[in-house]
Amino acid sequence: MGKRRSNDPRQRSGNRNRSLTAEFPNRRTYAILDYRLEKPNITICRTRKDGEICYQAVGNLDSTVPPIRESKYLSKQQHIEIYRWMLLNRKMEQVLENLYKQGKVVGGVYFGLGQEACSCASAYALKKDEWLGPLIRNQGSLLVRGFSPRDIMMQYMAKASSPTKGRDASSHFGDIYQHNVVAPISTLGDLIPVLAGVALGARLQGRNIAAMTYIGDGGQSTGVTYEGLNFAAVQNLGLVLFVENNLWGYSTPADMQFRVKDLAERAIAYGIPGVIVDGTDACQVYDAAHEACERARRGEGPTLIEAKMMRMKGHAIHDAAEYVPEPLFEYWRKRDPIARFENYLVKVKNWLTGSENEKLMAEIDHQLEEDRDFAVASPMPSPESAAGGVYCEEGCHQVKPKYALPETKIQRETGSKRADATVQLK
Ligand SMILES: Cc1ncc(C[n+]2csc(CCOP(=O)(O)OP(=O)(O)O)c2C)c(N)n1
Ligand SMILES: [Mg+2]
Repeated sequence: MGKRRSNDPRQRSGNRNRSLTAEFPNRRTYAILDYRLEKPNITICRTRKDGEICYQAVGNLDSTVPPIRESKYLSKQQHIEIYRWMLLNRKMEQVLENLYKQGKVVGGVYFGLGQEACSCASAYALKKDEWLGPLIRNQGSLLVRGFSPRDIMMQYMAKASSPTKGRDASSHFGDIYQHNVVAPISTLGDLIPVLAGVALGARLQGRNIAAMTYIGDGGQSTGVTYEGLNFAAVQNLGLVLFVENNLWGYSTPADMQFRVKDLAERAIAYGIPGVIVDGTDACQVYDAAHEACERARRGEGPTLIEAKMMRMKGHAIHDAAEYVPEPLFEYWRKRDPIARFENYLVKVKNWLTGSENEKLMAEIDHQLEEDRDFAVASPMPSPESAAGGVYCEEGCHQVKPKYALPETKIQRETGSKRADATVQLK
């Protein structure tokens, strides 16, 4: 006689849950490359204290700080260059914070404190003629791509000579002519299809390039993230997507944002490689970015890299981040990307002497003082200029193909295919 099915729905669903657990044990059936030397085991739980909702960090908060992972690709000189960009990134943000507190910044300021390794070492992997689409915390990436601190300071102060000529007082600026930087788009996720389009445009001009952009742990939930990445995947476009998992999206902890263990797992659903790095380790960030860029240049398609780290300040300068449990800050303060990289270069590798390190810092301080004074002294836009630059006048600017004439145009004009065309549409 067969087993009788229970009529009690609770019992039935209980059985179903048990069998689900048995069928899907805690293991992966696919591989995600994981460069980390430490896998933090901390959960952020929502609880109540004195009737108020608050968050608590639960898990191993005392684990030993991991060493920096040896890079497979970076030379000694490149290590030092990346370290310099990271220092410039952090110190420039400190200047911006002071300018804000002095009432000189017109809008808000967003910081990438604790994320400097991710911003700088990722952008460092791009070639000069490749493309970047940064987000608000990627000031370091902008520096690496060639924006000067004075450009960025003037931008926040809405000065006439700023990249947007005073029309935007925040991070919405780029430069499609010299730096190949697409301006950040506030609607989170929208940069992803745009950068996929940049890679597609380059391919139509006969080149496979890397086009890098970022999305946060919060922003990756948007529909356009899926659409953009899926399009890049099916077209084999050279998109390099950094998912910056800094554990918070505004005041929502990552644990309340998604159920997957690692956001890199999402790559499986797109059919592309997924990689996890410690976002506070510049060597890991660079190596993963370099491999993804090389893959892009070979025309093999996009890569998703999840960089795990912590947003060490509030969402923006107006947010004191009081909702973040202090032990979590303490845990990540010990993993400061700059202090660890400095220790690696000065004490582990002996690639920088103490005095060389001090000299480097003094040079950065000097550069920032000069840039700050220049930016503060530079004029605001004149009221009459407000209507300028809103509409294109005929011939006011031309957007030329960056790499070559599009394949189709060459064929139409010459009746033949380009001899050196190595790149084909799928
Ligand atoms: C589509 C969309 N939804 C909401 C917002 C408002 N918003 C701006 S920043 C932000 C939090 C983003 O968090 P995350 O993606 O984790 O990036 P982080 O700020 O941590 O770098 C939100 C919700 C937006 N800009 N775009
Ligand atoms: Mg976040």
